[in-house]
Amino acid sequence: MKKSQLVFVPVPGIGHLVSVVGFAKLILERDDSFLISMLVINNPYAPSISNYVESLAAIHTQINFITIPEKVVEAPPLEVFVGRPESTFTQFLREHNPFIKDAIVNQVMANSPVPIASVIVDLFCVSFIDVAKELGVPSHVFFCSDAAFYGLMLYLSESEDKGEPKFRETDPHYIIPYYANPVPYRVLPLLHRDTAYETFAWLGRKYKESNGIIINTFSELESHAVRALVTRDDLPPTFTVGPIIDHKGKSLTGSEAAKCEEITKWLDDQPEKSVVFLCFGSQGAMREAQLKEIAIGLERSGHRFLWAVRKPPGPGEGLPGFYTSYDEILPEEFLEKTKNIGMLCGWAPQVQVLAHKAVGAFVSHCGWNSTLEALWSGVPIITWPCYGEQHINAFQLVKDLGLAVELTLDFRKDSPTDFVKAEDITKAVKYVMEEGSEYRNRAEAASEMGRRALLEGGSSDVAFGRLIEQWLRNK
Ligand code: UPG
Repeated sequence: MKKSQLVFVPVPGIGHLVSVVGFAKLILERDDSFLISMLVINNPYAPSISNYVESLAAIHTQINFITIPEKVVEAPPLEVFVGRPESTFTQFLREHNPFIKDAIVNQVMANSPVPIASVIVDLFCVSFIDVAKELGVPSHVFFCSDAAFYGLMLYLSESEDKGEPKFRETDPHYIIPYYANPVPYRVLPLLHRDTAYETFAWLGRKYKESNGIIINTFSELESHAVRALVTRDDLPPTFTVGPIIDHKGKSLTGSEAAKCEEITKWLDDQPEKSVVFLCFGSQGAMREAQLKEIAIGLERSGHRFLWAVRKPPGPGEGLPGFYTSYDEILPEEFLEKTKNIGMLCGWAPQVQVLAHKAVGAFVSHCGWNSTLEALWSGVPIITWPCYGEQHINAFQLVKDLGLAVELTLDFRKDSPTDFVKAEDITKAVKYVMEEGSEYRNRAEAASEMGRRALLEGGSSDVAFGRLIEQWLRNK
């Protein structure tokens, strides 16, 4: 018998949907009192996301996926979005408030008399907290990035409220209570970009209007940040319920599925911990000159590799694509010379790859899902952040947690001058593969802690229990 409803509003992007859907699935597995609806807004800059959502809806039939009609809100052109993504997308989402309200009233409430225990919004979808208020129902934020980054958003909003000057490139390092080490400007999200600072500060302010913050992390991993958050009595309660990992990954068909099978077979033939895996998230494309440089760096390292290579978006396209052949873009003879030690792919079955015993290191953009997936499998990370909050994630992993080796902390994908040299790639790969046992040991310890956090009585299990109690009280 269903006693309560939860309504999720995620950001329509793979890196956001993957953990929110995983979380919804965990709720259903844990307690059958809940009915769950997922309101999906279209993504004008990445229309192909709708295929991903359709595949999620086909797998997770217990979740009621409701699509908000396309073009109810006019999206600014791609060039505007590319120039100032944070504010453009947040504003686009905000303009959906009446449509989200309409969907909740007419498609969720009208179809079931069961009360709504919470509207659970993505970290960028906080304008829908106002919709929940209008409807007289509680709201929670589902934070699909880490606890320290949530703290940074609070810090920004509070510093703006106090009238403190904005961060500047010339400033010394910042003491931010959610990071154990002083934070340099170069790893902060692009705060100098027009309106990004105000957008982050606004988000940080809105979080406090919710009834709780659910974070995909575990308290043992980010103990410093979590302590700094939970010792404050002016914040909504924090629930650290991770690591939430989608062990199945994207559902693949046709040639993509065949390629994944080929990857697994190839990994099966490689010695234990001998392969370095490179993957830069769901949107990780590099310029061709950089791809060539990675190829040179990898070849010189002499190590086996599996490399997920994506093609930068063409004119008018929001998302990276896939190459049909690598001959034209990689150095001459690279493919021939590395054919016995390397494999290239477009989309990698990342969770399975990281869990494979042949994988010994992960060159990653440090998106939060990738980070948790690597730690889940005890694989040490080599940092190559590209955009968003990835730089400060990488900083936390390298400096505060000692779980990753720095290749770069401040490479910006869109900067025409940022470039990582082959020699640095070779050095980082050789270091982790040949001498990085302390990093592997620490990653394995983090894996152990993360798995324990989810077991009955573990920190995330207990937080999850408190959250469910709060929801059932709210109904
Ligand atoms: N993935 C694959 N195969 C690929 C590429 C990606 O399975 O070839 C999966 C990966 O396993 C992960 C997800 O796609 O589950 C990617 O998520 P994430 O590592 O978080 O990266 P992004 O897709 O870049 O995620 C966005 C932001 C990132 C942020 C994250 C969560 O770019 O900075 O941390 O969302 O908020």
